[in-house]
Amino acid sequence: PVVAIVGRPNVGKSTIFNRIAGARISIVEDTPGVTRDRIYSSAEWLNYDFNLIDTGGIDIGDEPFLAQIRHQAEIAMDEADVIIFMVNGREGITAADEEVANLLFRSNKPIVLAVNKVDNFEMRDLMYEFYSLGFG
Ligand SMILES: Nc1nc2c(ncn2[C@@H]2O[C@H](COP(=O)(O)OP(=O)(O)OP(=O)(O)O)[C@@H](O)[C@H]2O)c(=O)[nH]1
Ligand SMILES: [Mg+2]
Repeated sequence: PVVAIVGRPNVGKSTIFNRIAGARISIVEDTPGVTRDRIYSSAEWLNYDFNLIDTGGIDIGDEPFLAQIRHQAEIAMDEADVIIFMVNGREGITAADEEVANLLFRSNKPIVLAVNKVDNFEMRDLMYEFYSLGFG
């Protein structure tokens, strides 16, 4: 099975991709737009073998560059059996998150919403506003 990680730029997609893949394959940087196409790896978790795809962050805007990145993410969503939708708990819901949510609603794939950057127990409550995106 294929698992794709999608979300707006800089939420931590490549970080968790590398962590699950067990190697530094994808570039991690505190700058939006670092991953530009799709990165593939085989992975194993709790004795399940699967393929993992990291994608460039999807952003709104009509520059050709952003459209290219969005296109790459759409290919990954097509290929995926399940999609991890990653958001940044510290920043709350942004317009770009809503844009990604709209794309994902149309994909008819199982979606797992992942609220990232909740680094300690005190920050747990940040997750609740994301229920309003409609993915549980
Ligand atoms: N505090 C905190 N920082 C994180 C976490 N995960 C990732 N980061 C940081 O967030 C920044 C962006 O991480 P990336 O993994 O490059 O993000 P991305 O979603 O792949 O970004 P694009 O490829 O630009 O779309 C880096 O500085 C990471 O170290 C986390 O759980 N907590
Ligand atoms: Mg990346």
